[in-house]
Amino acid sequence: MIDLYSWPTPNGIKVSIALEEMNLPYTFHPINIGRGEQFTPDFLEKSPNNRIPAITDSDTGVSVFESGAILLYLAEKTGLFLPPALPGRVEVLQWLFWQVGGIGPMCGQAHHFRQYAPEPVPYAIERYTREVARLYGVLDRRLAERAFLAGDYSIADMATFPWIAPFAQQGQDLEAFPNVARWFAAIAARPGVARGRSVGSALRKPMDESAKQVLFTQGAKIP
Ligand SMILES: N[C@@H](CCC(=O)N[C@@H](CS)C(=O)NCC(=O)O)C(=O)O
Repeated sequence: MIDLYSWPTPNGIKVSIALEEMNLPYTFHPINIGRGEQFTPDFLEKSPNNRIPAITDSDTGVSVFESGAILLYLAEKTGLFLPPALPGRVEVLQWLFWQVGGIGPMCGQAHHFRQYAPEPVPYAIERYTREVARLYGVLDRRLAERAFLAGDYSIADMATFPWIAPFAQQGQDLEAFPNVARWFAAIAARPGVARGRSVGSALRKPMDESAKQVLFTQGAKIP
């Protein structure tokens, strides 16, 4: 049985989508990151980076943080959505790493400067909106010749999809990226994806000033 410690953000939703798509039983434990629950000793033991998501698996005694590592763990546990051997396996992993090291963090910065920064910083808005557009271009070209990132639907698609869902907040228009639009619609129509996206969705509220204090003033010490 898996315990999921998460919150309905793109990085959290990746994992609830994967759990639903893999038909794994799990219990959702909300970690309200706007209220500082990512800093409790209990949560830090599972996720020393004070970020959601994290899982524990009572079948194996394993605890995992970092969404990409969690997706890899779940794919290995079930034998689903990740080919077991080369070359298919590395095809999926390179796009999974592209998501966690590339499009995810860049979209996160675009969200920050376009919506949450206390004052407008035109250079940062331009820089991250352009970089996100570049990455959407990469995705669109990749999807021009295949239905999904690595051919068959995989954990790389599950990782990337929740970061494309808020495309308007990143200053992007899916009409400019027709292959991304087609891929996005195909994934959104999957019942497991719909179930995964709904996990905790009622809990998420617009970010207030006290949540901004918790999220955007962190330093080296645990608050
Ligand atoms: N590289 C991490 C990033 C996770 C992450 O940034 N999570 C955010 C929510 S999307 C979070 O927990 N933020 C809490 C905080 O900033 O303290 C992963 O992929 O799991």
